[in-house]
Amino acid sequence: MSYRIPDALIAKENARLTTAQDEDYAALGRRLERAGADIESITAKVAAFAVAVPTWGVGTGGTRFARFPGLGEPRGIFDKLEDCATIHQLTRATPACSPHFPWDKVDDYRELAERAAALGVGFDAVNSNTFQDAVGQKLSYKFGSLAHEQKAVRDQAVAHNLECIEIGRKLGSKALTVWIADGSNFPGQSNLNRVFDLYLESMAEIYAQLPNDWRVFIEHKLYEPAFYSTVISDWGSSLMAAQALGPKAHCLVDLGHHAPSVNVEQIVARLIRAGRLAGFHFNDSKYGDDDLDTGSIDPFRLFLVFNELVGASARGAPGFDPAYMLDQSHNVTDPIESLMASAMETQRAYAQALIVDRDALASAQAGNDVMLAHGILKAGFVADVTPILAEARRRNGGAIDPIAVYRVSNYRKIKATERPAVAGSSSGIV
Ligand code: RM4
Ligand code: MN
Ligand code: MN
Repeated sequence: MSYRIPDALIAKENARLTTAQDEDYAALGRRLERAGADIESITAKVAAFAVAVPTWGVGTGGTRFARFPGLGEPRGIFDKLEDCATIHQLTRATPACSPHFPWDKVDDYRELAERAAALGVGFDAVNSNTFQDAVGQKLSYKFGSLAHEQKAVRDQAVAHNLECIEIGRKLGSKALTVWIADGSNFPGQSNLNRVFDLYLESMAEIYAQLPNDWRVFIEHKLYEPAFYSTVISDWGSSLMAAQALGPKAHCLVDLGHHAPSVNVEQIVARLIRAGRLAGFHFNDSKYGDDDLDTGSIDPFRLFLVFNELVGASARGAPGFDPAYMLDQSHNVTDPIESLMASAMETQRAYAQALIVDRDALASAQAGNDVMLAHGILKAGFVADVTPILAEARRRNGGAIDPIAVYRVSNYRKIKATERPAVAGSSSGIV
């Protein structure tokens, strides 16, 4: 039996922090009460919040230059599930993982589903991969996949996506996320509109096979690996595609997939208005698709995104049902610590957005009182909601301080002996 952190260790560590947590939570409760907010309702919402962990995120990532793997890395999907389960055990915020194929391919999906259930982990959206050539694959994706000039390549990419749906059905997933790298590196290399039409044609074939209770998430990205044009480069192309395909197609926002300084929260607002917001791949960035830890660079932007989400939920925006996922590459940290911290950062932004007095904000906006409106919004962001997050975890059976418990447990060291390195492991993104 492989090592799992004993619940008794969580209880022991929690006991050490109980007095401080009680004091901090009570003090914050009084502070919020004076401002007209009820801490209990915020804590209940945070406790019910869930964000999925990407299976590819629990391995150490890398750059174009190098990957520096750590000890005890997952060697395959079964190890990855264990790490995902550990993240959830301590944070109680990540009940599902989002698998990627063919990276997570196995022979027996019933066995995989059973193992996940035994570990208390579910499956969120399945991700297809036509941005790499898989071992033994017949035709190459070097010049594209769903939007490739040659029909045989497009057919192969469509077939792969259909296979992902089939696997997802066996795992209890309800969505397929499609991100393609198709694009061009040189002006003139491809016809900008023709490739979009080819993409739509291929996606229509996938869409036609989508089970009734499934959705397809279209993920846009400005650039990389294509450096001149990308077929689904922005939310406009994504929305055009979703609207052409039908009501089960939605637009997924990966926070790192935009030009620097783009107003991402406004994109989120527009997609909500169109009833087409699929959800998120959370991460953070300074320059491009940096895949840094959520909330580590620009927590204000994350808060502003959650402000749109909380506003949409409060007014009952039609079709509003976003899926929350992390999508990061951990190059210099222990991926489990990063993913725990990132899940907690999404909860932090959510709790801060819940503090915003929406009625007061609306009347300040109506009265053109700029400073008041900005101050009301900012009041949410500057609030230290850490005691709310800890309380939500504690009530759900998690750790008051997940990273501290993880460190005392020696989980990684133990895994290093349980998981002798294997050649060609599928951990992380390089
Ligand atoms: C892409 C994109 C996709 C992810 C791959 C690994 O940049 O974010 O969501 O599946 O990276
Ligand atoms: Mn992504
Ligand atoms: Mn990305």
